[in-house]
Amino acid sequence: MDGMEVAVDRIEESIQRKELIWIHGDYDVDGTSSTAMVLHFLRRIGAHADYHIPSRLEEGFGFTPLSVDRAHEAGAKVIVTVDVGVTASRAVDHARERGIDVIVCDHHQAAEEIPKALALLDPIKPGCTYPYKDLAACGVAFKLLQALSERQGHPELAYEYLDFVAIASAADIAPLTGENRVLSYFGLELLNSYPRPGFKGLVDCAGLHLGQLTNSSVIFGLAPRINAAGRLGDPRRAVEMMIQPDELRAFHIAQELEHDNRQRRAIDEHTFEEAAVLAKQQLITGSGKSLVLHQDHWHAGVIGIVASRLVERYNVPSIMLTTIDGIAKGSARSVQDFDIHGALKQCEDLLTEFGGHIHAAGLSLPVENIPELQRRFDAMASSAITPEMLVHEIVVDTELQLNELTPNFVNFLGKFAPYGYQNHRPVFHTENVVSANGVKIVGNNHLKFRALQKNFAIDAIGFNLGKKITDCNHGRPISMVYTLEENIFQGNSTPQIRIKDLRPLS
Ligand SMILES: [Mn+2]
Repeated sequence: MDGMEVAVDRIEESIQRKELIWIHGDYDVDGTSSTAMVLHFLRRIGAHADYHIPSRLEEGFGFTPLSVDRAHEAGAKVIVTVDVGVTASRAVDHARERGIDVIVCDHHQAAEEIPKALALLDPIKPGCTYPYKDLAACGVAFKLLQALSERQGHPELAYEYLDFVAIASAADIAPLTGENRVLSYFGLELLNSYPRPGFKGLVDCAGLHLGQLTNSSVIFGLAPRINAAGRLGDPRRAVEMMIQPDELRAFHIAQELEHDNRQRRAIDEHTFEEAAVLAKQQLITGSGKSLVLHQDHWHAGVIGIVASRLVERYNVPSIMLTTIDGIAKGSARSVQDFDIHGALKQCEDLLTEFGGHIHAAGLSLPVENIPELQRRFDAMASSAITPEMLVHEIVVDTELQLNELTPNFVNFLGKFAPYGYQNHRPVFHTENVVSANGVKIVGNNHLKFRALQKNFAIDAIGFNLGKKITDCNHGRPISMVYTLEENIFQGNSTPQIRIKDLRPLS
């Protein structure tokens, strides 16, 4: 990875000189995990290291000249940024003027101007020949750990930190392909068998079970709780929890995050209800293919989540904005195939700041520019988004007969895990299935029945498919698309079908 030699040399030098290394992270899961991981590792190999995570509510996003001043006051000679930095030319220049060397570990797109950092580790920066381009920031930081441990003659030392990489990659929705899949596989294994106290506390609070944690338990169980730290309060609590060696103390922080997460959910729910009312109006007055919503009082900690929920509900690219210190700040979330970062780039003249990926971005702009942003964004969305893009699509991997679901097959299928973004669970399609002995509605509108085809029966569950009960009850033959999962009940694991959709055979 371009810049790695220089980065390792400089860190080794600062260990010898007993200089303070200052880690500057971001407040999301990728940012806090990277910070905790690098901090713990550097201290372990004898570095004098400290860190800062700017608070979402008070300091805002990114690596800024203010962040540099803070490090400078603490006496830092080297700053390592994680999950931020690749667009922070101003802050990097500011650090140079103060005699501080900056090592950037980032995975975001570089802006036009590449920061003149001492080392800039980012596999997607122009000119970096590192073959795998989809690492989370924690994956990039892990490469730095790997290089340092190799240099120190203990290459295996870095592997003890793969739990951080698995958690960050899951939470950041990094593709589970190539190198990420390997890192996540071993990271999840580590998390399941030797969890550090903070993660163990979090697993307990979330009601999850060690030994059964998957990529999706991280996304839906651990990540929201880690994120809650930064959404409602001081994000440094997440880092403190992750590096805390004492089990009881770690558990107390985990409980605090659990509490914040519950509060966050309530705010989230309320904000979504308000946003949905505005959304309905805007979808009628505009092209119906985009949303740009703004309210001064919305909580900055939840607008990203609400934007994602708007995308889920209305299936259009959505921007949610609030006002902080007189400036509109917000989050943009996209639908498949619509490049939201590219769209914002075309509105650059209206924006104060923006950054992100194809699917998700952050932005800020003067409040008076919002109507124009809404107009232009809607024009772009309405020309780029075709009716087909708005149809929810399920890609089927293969046709299957139910009697092909042998234990051997199920076992073999497990080897494709961990599943996640770009490595989804295989989706199967089977025709001519009937319900064996009645269809039940369980829990919150879920369908449950025993699926039968030619003497072979297996348990099936369809989440939120309650409305389709008349399509499949009374033994009506159906066609269904589904994935296969393990149902773990009282310690026993049995395969079960998870129906994604079904329809009656005509
Ligand atoms: Mn990230």
